Amino acid sequence: MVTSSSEEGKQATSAAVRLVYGACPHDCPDGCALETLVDEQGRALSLRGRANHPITRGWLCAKVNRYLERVYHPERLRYPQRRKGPKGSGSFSRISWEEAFAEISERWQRIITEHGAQCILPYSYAGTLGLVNGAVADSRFWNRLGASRLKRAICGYAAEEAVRLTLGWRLAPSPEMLLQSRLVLIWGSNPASTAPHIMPFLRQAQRQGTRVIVIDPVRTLTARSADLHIQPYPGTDAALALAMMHVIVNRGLHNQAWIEAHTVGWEQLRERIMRYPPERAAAITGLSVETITELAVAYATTTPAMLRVTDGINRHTNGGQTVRALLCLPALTGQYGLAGGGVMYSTSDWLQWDAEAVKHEHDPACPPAPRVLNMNRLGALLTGEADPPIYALYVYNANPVASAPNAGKIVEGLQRDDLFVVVHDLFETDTARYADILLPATSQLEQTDLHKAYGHLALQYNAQAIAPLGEARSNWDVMRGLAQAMGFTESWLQEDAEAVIRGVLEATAARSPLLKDITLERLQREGWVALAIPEERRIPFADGRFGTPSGKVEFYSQQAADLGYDPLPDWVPDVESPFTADSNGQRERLVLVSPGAHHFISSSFGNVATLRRKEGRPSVRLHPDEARARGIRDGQLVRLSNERGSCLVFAEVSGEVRPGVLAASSVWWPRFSPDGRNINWLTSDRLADFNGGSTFHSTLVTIEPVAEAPQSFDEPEEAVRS
Ligand SMILES: Nc1nc2c(c(=O)[nH]1)N[C@H]1C(S)=C(S)[C@@H](COP(=O)(O)OP(=O)(O)OC[C@H]3O[C@@H](n4cnc5c(=O)[nH]c(N)nc54)[C@H](O)[C@@H]3O)O[C@H]1N2
Ligand SMILES: Nc1nc2c(c(=O)[nH]1)N[C@H]1C(S)=C(S)[C@@H](COP(=O)(O)OP(=O)(O)OC[C@H]3O[C@@H](n4cnc5c(=O)[nH]c(N)nc54)[C@H](O)[C@@H]3O)O[C@H]1N2
Ligand code: SF4
Ligand SMILES: [Mo]
Repeated sequence: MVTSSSEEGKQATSAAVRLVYGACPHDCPDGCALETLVDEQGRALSLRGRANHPITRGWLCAKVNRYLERVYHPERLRYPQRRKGPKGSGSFSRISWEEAFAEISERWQRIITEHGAQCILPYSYAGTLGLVNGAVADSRFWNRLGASRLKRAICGYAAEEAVRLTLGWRLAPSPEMLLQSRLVLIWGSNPASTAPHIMPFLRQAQRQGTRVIVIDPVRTLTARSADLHIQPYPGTDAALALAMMHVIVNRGLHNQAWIEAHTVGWEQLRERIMRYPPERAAAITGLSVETITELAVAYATTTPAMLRVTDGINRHTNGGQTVRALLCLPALTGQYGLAGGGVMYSTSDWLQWDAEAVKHEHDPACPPAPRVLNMNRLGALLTGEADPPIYALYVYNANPVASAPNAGKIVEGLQRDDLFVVVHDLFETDTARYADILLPATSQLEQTDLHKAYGHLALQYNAQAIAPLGEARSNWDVMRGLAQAMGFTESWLQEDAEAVIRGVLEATAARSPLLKDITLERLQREGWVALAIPEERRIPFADGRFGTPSGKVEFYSQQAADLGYDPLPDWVPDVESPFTADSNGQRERLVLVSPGAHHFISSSFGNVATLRRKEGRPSVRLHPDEARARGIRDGQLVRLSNERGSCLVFAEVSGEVRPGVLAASSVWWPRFSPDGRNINWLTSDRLADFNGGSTFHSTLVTIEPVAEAPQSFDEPEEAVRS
């Protein structure tokens, strides 16, 4: 017997095979709705995408199709453990949860007494995007503790700031809207890998005659199926966008009436634009004047035109201004507010959870907010930048040794004898190896949560489908235990997941009509529920209102000026680029971009052997001209190095990247890499121009063949056990 829905499932006899509704927890805009078949022994038999979900439409990506291999992976952590060997040795012995809580709270109490709670730093990102095990776990307990706040800037902070300054709100349309676009300009975004569920809409649009143009230095999976692929030099897109505007204005293709009605600072922007004739942009971007001109004319003369921008392009030292420049284009041509036109960045601001219900930040029990530390500086913070120092680090939902920039410095910091490290994860990641206390986390099938996607307009409820493996606990359940161990008595630190969800839904519904008729019970019954947005309101900015102080698109941003930024978008060279003096005084070095791998999500799934095999080997692609100049053969082991560190990867000589650029898929687990280090030993931990954003792609490296190299990379036996 198969029963539908989690609620009915719960009521079914124990002999029944149950179908449980869920939500993909991973950091991906698609926010898929799942259904898991669970047998009478409580074991998950299969997992698939919900057929009736408007975006999931019955299928899952290459990664989450393998989710059960992750859930039942033989190396899942099952018990709390305490370190017994030297830090980093990965040698642990089993302890009980009681012992773990007692030891953590005792160490923290001592640190608080001697140095203050701000010497404790929680470090997390988006291992799960759930309301309970993400947003609530990221705030409530830490606010009560008075720990240092974490600036979660590793991903899209510069771009988010650019959107806030220029448009005010992140209001992308749902992907179905692409069917109404006649041109889709995909700029520094690779949805075929990173948001695969928009691809069927893109394909269908193409069949209807929509033109798809991709702008990316790398011939990505998305670029391969585009009608046109343009490959600028990385970090030069602002110059390209400004030159497009130059062409548009010079030819009178801009929409003067729309600009007058809906924008601020047109005269100033126009002056800025005039500094970017296509000839200048050609020299900067490495594109021809013809390409730039054709692109500009195509964009300005096809309506509606959708610009897809995601976070890949913002990971540069000029990432914020780059995104600001891009966001001006649809305003220049009057595309905002059209069905199928405008910008598709993120849907996050359609509905914002009630912040106080989530965080309890202003509860009288919470000490005053202490300092805020930027996660992009973790290595530096652990090795001297933080004052007072960090004496305790608590890592969950994140794997910084694999995924954060300048990882060599992080490893150096994690070896400090006076640093107490707790890691909570499903696996013994490269970060977990440095833990003093290692805690086992539940997978999404073992926990309850609610998910709000950042790429569409529905909510997904995740009902617990199976019992936790071993003694694994969810993030929030661990924090409830820690709260007790610390002697905190507030009831909002003890609510279970359902109570948390109910409370946040009710508080948010009190001020947002988008939650009309959406209750916990309905979510449990139906699994996913569309936000209550009337059809005519589903086009972002259709009412001509923007969330900026002026209510218009702000070409000129006084808010930016007040923050010390250039109030107008501009191109400035990446700090590490051939345009700026190379610290070696050479032009030998190449720019390394390291976007997300097709078969991993950041570091997640990097330990699933089938997916690792599909992804190939840790490698870097380079143009045949660059390979020839350095005597590098295809398939050969090469050393990448710069002032931050080095790592060994395999060379893939390929016309798919433009000269001057190296492209690596990120991120491979260091332990599955030839010399135990990955690409992040090289990446920049500088902060972007806006909002402390990351600058992974503003990285110059030297590449050289390794003479005595093994010609094939055989993973250690241990690595393929799964
Ligand atoms: N399969 C898979 N899916 C993922 C992820 C993953 O790792 N793997 N990660 C998830 C996460 S955390 C995020 S934030 C999103 C990110 O989703 P995307 O924004 O699509 O991210 P990336 O693939 O990192 O970068 C997109 C493209 O930007 C290009 N790029 C880099 N620098 C420049 C530049 O200066 N100019 C131009 N024009 N292009 C540039 C890269 O070559 C890359 O192809 O994806 C999510 N989905
Ligand atoms: N070189 C390079 N590096 C990059 C990027 C790049 O473009 N280039 N992209 C960056 C970006 S955009 C991002 S977002 C970061 C993210 O990088 P990561 O921190 O690697 O993020 P994830 O892979 O999402 O998840 C991190 C960890 O959370 C764990 N986890 C999952 N669910 C749970 C849970 O419920 N509880 C607990 N306690 N743990 C859980 C996973 O097992 C995993 O080990 O990577 C960045 N790293
Ligand atoms: S990772 Fe993205 S595409 Fe894959 S199942 Fe999750 S939400 Fe869907
Ligand atoms: Mo990200």
